[in-house]
Amino acid sequence: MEEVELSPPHPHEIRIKVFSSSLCRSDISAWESQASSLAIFPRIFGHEASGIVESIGEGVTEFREGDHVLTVFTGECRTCRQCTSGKSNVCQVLGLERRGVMHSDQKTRFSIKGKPVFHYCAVSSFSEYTVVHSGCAVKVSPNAPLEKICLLSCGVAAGLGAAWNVAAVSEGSTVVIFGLGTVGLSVAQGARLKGASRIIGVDTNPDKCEKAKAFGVTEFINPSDSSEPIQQVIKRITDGGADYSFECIGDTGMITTALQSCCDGWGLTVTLGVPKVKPEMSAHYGLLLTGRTLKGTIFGGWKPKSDLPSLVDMYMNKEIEVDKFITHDLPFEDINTAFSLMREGKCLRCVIHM
Ligand code: COD
Ligand code: ZN
Repeated sequence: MEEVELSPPHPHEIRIKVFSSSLCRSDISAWESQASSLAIFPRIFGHEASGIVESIGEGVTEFREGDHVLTVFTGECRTCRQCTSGKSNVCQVLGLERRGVMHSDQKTRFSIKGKPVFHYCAVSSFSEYTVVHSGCAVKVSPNAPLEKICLLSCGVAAGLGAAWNVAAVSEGSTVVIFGLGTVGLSVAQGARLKGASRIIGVDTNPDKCEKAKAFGVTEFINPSDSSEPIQQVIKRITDGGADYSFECIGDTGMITTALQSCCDGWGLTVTLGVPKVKPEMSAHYGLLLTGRTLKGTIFGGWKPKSDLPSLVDMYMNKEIEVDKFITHDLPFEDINTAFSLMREGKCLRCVIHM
């Protein structure tokens, strides 16, 4: 825990009093990348968060002090080619920020004794206050519980969107999900709500078997329990492969396995994971030649400003599940417990209360 200084919001930025921030696997993946040349330290992690607007910068018209917001790690400017294409959620101006600085001036708003402290994904919510671009926050209903809906700012929304927007899972179909963390189980929830008849979950953690059923997983396979390659098992039990497969582990090697696990002709693999180690991927071209499709997605294809408020409404109307993903609630000073729980595979989401 460090005392940091945070500047007032610059033009088109807002300063937020963070209310809750859940720990997502990608916070850990980025933290563990310490050894690589991409290491950007010191930095403040956290990107799955809710909060209350404390002050607004010049030119901000969309927010007022006191507004309830969700932060988003991939923003929406609403004017660039991508935002206006009607085909994409990858904003050219406020898309995923990887260098630890603000989009507008490539500088940080945090510092310790004049030395910069870097941001993470332009959010940095493991802090009592943060400054974000006004395009990286979404106003939500003040009636929604901030300590729950923070999960919609990344993991739960990413999984639901992958099933609904990216794959458009159809009724009666067979789905295979690799990795049953919050992201993978949100894909399961999304597939179940679209009427998938078989949802096969694959995870090396045996504890996930029971947990997964609550989110719609109908069959659980632990690859460590079988001597047969997992793609072969799936092909065998699905008469030639699933209709859809999802990579939610963050391992590029699993993309090939996911492709091999879906069927010839129309099999579709969606990859959501942010790789922990090797970013390159390879697969035999024959997998595509026989009609499979591989699709990548960030944030499940949702345009945060346009789409997140309606996901919050769906939660409020009890149409989607969020609370069940919260396995732990922790005060800010116990944040390291959240990191340990996730690294040991003992949690889905730990919500950290500021
Ligand atoms: N085989 C099977 N299961 C495995 C294996 C393996 N070889 N290795 C790990 N697993 C399981 C773990 O036991 C765990 O249950 C699951 O995979 C991963 O779950 P979590 O809880 O660690 O992680 P999530 O669900 O929070 O996130 C995982 C992603 C890999 C999808 C992660 O990259 C992510 O959060 N992506 C979010 C999407 C996004 O766009 N992010 C950008 C910024 S966040
Ligand atoms: Zn995330």
